[in-house]
Amino acid sequence: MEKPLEAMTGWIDEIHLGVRYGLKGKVIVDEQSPFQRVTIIDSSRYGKGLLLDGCWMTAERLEKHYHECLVHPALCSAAETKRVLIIGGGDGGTARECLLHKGIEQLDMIEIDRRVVELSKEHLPSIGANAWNDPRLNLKIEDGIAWASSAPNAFYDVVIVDGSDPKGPAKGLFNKAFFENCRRILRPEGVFATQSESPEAFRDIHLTIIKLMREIFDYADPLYGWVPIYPSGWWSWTFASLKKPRYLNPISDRAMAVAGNCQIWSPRWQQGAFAAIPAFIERELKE
Ligand code: SPD
Repeated sequence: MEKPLEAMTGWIDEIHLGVRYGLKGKVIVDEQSPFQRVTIIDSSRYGKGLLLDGCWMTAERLEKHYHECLVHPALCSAAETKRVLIIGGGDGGTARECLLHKGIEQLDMIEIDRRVVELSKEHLPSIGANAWNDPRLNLKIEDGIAWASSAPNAFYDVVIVDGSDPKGPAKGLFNKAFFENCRRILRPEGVFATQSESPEAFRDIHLTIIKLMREIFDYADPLYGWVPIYPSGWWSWTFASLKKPRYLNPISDRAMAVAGNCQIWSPRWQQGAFAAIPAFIERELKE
């Protein structure tokens, strides 16, 4: 395993396309799990954080920028929220935001890497918070891609993919066969949500994700926000549904019930963020 840059400089960086995205801090865990390199750091600016294979996943004092935007547009707009599936999400932040929704009866969370869960519980306990003890959480350490291919048809009200970047164990979370299974296991009035990378730093994969989702679902649209430590800081989540783009319109009593806990997401923010599609993406999607 390569020595972390921190050993030399006190900076921990993700390097992507010749640009460094870094925090000043120290590495407190750096190990190879059966699936990936798992690194936990402690930084002065954002607290403790997690990297997988050298890519930023989360940090204590900015995780809500990511988790709220992935979860609430979907949970506030599906017709029902009784059965929800998270693929990935091993730090627990997505589960924590989901469980704010009282309508959830069963939250299946399928994470491939046990070490991500164990190290997150130990070093980043505020991220999963009470989700780890919530009786509605059904955590399985299994391959989420295999889970999606064997789950029954029309089983989940909401399916959320909280994976890493498209390499290593997360590579299969961005292809047609996977999205087709996600559609198959989604109820007809449900909502599918996935993190969809940066329109700037991962432009091609970002466009591919939206185009593929538009082939498979009746509607799919990206939502733009920001996660300061991710490449370019400019991030996206893409939502899909059948019959109508129901994710554009949060149901107001559900939104009211969770908005008070949110730092970034609100129905008003969501409306603006869906509208803030960059011109070059809009053009490319029309082609
Ligand atoms: N480049 C970062 C992509 C991260 C997506 N998942 C983050 C996990 C947070 N629960």
